[in-house]
Amino acid sequence: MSQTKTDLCVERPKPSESVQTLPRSDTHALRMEYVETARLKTLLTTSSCDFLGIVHHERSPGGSNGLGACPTVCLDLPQFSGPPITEVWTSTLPVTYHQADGIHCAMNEEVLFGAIQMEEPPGTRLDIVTYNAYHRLLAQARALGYMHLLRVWNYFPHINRESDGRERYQQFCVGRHRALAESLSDFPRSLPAATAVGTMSGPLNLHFLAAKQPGIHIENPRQVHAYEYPSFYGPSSPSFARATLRSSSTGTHLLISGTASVVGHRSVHICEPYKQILEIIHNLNTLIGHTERLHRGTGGRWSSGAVFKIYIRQSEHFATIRNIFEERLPSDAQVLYLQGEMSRRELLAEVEGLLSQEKFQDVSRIRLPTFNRFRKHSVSRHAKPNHIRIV
Ligand code: 3EB
Repeated sequence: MSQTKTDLCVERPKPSESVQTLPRSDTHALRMEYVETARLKTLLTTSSCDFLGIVHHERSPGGSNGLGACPTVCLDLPQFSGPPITEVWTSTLPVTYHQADGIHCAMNEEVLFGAIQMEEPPGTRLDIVTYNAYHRLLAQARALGYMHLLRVWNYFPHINRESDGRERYQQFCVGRHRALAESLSDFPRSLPAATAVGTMSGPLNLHFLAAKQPGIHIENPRQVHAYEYPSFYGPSSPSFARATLRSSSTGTHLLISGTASVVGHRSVHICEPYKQILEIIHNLNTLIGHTERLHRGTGGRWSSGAVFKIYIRQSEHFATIRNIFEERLPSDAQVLYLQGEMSRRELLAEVEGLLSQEKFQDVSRIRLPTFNRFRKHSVSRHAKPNHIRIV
């Protein structure tokens, strides 16, 4: 990475501040933040933003936390620590809502946020259910004028369980591959960024972002393209890009896929959570650096509001993984730790992220997002603003 001679301002917000950043007044077509679930109701009724989508990380949101027609996703992915957090997608551009064919959509003049849940009927294989879900969501997004799929989050229970002689993740990959190969023009180069994580319970639960303008498909030079994994991993390769870069008149986003301890196509550091999270950070830094080199306009100008989500397979690994990750976080990042299962049994953690550059941001907030791989000492959550030289 080229940032090793750069001052990195490591200003860590207190936990309570990190979830009270909404609303800000600047124009944006798309923003995601974590808010305390207890504050959600107030936020929904008082915010000057419109809402594109809401993601709860608990089995049931308890009824009152949705916003009428706004797509609301409930995932059974237990949160590891802190007050319950809800993920909120907002826009200052006017948002309209649409519901058809089981797909809930919210859209503004640039992007569409959609959600679909599909129960698995007994006797119907997951590849069939997945194919149908993708077929419907692609048809719906296109019918509404959002031709380009940017990012998909895929959740379903028992991801590593064998069923009908095949692991359920592999079945899922078969259905997704068939639907996307059939209907994306320029497949696989137009594949979206993605996450595929096993929940504790629930239906097949997909939510996604689509746009009127295409995003840029980004790959990771340390990793084999997922859509070119050898057939050893399953009959159909996983259909996703490592990230999608999207720019519009209101800003630029780097939507980073679930990133695991995978180098080339192999899982590395089996049974070693400490080394897996370090490898993930290496993968993230490489991906961000690669994006900045390819698209020079993005170099080092991400705003401070990076948002990460970490899925951890086993609760006993949480403390280790959190300690390492928090030591190396970019400044002002928000992070949410959830329990979920990865696509391969040996993977113990996965990290996804969203980096943003908003056109009208306050320049004093601009920081480099790069993870600090070299820092030796952790900065506590309550530390005063602190400048650290990385050498
Ligand atoms: C990997 O690199 C790890 O199937 O949509 C990460 C992100 C992974 C997305 C998916 C799978 C998916 O292969 C697993």
